Amino acid sequence: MKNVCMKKQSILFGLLLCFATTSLAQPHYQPSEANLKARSEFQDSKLGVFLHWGLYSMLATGEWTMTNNNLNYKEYAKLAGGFYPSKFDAAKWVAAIKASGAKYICFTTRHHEGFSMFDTRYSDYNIIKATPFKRDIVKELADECAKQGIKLHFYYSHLDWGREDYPWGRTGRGTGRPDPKGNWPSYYQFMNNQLTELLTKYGSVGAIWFDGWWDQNPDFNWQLPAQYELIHRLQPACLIGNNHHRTPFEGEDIQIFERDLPGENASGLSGQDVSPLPLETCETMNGMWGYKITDANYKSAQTLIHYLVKAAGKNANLLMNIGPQPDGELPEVAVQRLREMGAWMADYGETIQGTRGGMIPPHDWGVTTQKGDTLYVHILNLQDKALFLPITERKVKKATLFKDKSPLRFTRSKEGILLELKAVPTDIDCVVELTLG
Ligand code: FHN
Repeated sequence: MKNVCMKKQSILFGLLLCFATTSLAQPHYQPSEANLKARSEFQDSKLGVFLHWGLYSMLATGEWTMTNNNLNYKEYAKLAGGFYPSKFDAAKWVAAIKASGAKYICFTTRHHEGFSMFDTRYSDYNIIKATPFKRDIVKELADECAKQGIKLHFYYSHLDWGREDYPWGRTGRGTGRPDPKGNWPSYYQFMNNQLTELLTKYGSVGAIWFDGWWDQNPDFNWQLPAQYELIHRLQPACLIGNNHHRTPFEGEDIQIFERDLPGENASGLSGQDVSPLPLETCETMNGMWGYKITDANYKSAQTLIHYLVKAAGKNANLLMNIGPQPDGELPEVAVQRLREMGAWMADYGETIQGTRGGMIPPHDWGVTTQKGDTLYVHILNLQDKALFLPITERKVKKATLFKDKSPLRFTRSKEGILLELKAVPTDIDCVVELTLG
């Protein structure tokens, strides 16, 4: 009997020890109150604008030109000497973006080319020291965002095609950097130094948006936990997202998708499981992220609005990209699209912003969003005057057409309700508002 007891005790002790060491080895990230609040505000905001701007805009062939054309890193760096975006006006950019209804801007502080668009002590290859422009673009943007009341997120590339200490990855092998091994400790320290600058010199940062993890083998140790801990220590509310095309890692606050809505994988970069974290999907307005002079393939306002609405129906934000020109202006068509989206948002923004994905999952006809007892039915594609909605768990008390608040008839059955529209919908998004009991 005594033996059995002792055996049980030692098993219990073993289990406790095992639990203690695992939890010591992998402390779980506990987001702060401020971070949880920021997540919820992020989800409310639904629309953000992505800006890909760097030296590459001068070559006007997109942000991958350096590696696509195997441009030598020392030659490429000479572009900085000619970077003088004379028409750059942060106030104008922010106003144009705000007019779209967007609630945040995500700016490329340093893209894969390795050039820092901000004043940094840790590399002379930056906007102040290496260009005749000598103005801290990130600072001007940050000040203007604070002034105009819109959040600012920082894109930060994990990979670097121009630094000798960045260990060679899958891309950027033809840029002439001498040593494939690089010097990881030096590069890691450099990134953390820059992140510290970004999080201490530019006011409150909505998010750090990492990109480039995919450049190395999956077993490469990026030392993310310590980096994430640094960010959350400097600004607990700052959201961390990493465009690694995987389900989120420990310490991340949002899940990012690229060119696909959550759960879809037409572009080949998604298909990963959808996590319970706030979701964001990024997409280009034309075809390229960075400015490309020949890319006039802008999506129509209707396509962009449909994408935004579909994202909202999947409980995700849309981060819509623009590639600013080398002269510092946003392309005219992009500004026009921002205006068109803004006009739609002025009327329909409340059916998107502040909502979550609705109780009816997306269908071919459209999606639903929900705020409390209000369910917004977004009809995007219906060649009929009747729409069946499978709502069984809640009672539908009232149905109205959102745009003019006119009542709509509907009939109830055990399977749901049959909504009667007055005509086959032709609006970009015919929104029906249901009041649930
Ligand atoms: O390589 C980048 C690309 O240039 C761009 O920044 C996009 C935006 O999501 N992300 C990367 C590819 O996954």
